[in-house]
Amino acid sequence: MKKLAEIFAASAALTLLTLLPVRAAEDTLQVVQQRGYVKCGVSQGLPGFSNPDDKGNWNGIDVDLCRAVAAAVFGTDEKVKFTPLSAKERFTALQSGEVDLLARNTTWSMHRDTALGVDFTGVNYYDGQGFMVRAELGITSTKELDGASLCTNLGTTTELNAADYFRTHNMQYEMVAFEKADEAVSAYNTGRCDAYTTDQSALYAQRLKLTDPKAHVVLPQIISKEPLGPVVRQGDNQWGDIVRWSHNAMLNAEELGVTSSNVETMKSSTNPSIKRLLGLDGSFGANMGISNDWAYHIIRTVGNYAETFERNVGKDTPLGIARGVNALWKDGGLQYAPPIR
Ligand SMILES: N[C@@H](CCC(=O)N[C@@H](CS)C(=O)NCC(=O)O)C(=O)O
Repeated sequence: MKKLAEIFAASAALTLLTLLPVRAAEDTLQVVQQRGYVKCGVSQGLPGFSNPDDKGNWNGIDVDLCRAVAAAVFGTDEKVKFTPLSAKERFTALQSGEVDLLARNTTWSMHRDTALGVDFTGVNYYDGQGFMVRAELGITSTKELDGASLCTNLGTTTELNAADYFRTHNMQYEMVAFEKADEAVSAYNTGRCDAYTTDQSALYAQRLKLTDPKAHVVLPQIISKEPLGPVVRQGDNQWGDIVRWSHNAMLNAEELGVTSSNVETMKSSTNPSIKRLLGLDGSFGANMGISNDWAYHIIRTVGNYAETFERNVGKDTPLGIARGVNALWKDGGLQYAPPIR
């Protein structure tokens, strides 16, 4: 009897399940279009990447990626709002729908990509973990950091890499991790730690916030791979495509010599790759549910990848970073976008 009752209950549950409406696949594009702007999760303030000025205007290479997505969707890079997120809270904010994407110096790792219900759509900055120390210590190599106390942030790959590195090299260390980036910087600044460790680009950025930036050196070694890129929720492929191709459009534009200053004249180019990029041939935008001139608007308003790199983190900025591994593949770097065709 008990068995029969169980079978009955199970089949009733099954019937109920089939009667329930099937949950529609998430449509972030539609939500964004109805809302009228993109919600982009950024850092709490990292010069060159995502940083607010005194008027509260955000800028940086990550911020430009958010703007590019807005330009692709709305034809203007202004329809975007920024949500500052700590390293620890960033994935929850994305999962819960508080933001439509993360563009926040976030390392693409297998665990994050496969276990958190999120997807990485590319790499907008190739980085690696480094260390900054006081110049007066005369340290030149990470190998000399045995016994050091390290300031950094909670919920980062930084903590995990440091554990691996020190263990592998039989070195002792004390990790002092903070939730807020500025807390870590100020702890290092006031001498609470011997070293500050994070992505090397961020070391250059955070050094600018120290009382005497010149009194600190960034060690040349890197101890990890930190491919930093935008992140979306898993399961909404169309939205993922829009974010992925917004970045790819900027890379392809650089490769084809299309810039924010020459994009209007480039409209009369006979180069088939440029015509496809600018939406004058094919239906590449329509295939993603947006206008065919999506990339034209990205280039017109934000520029190509070289423009955003040089404007935010390049040689003539306070960060002074060379293109290095972030050069295009044809110039010996790692930045390579699949073709628009
Ligand atoms: N790329 C690493 C580290 C990212 C990270 O959050 N770094 C800190 C230290 S620079 C940071 O971004 N702080 C700025 C902030 O939280 O606003 C990761 O994805 O875990």
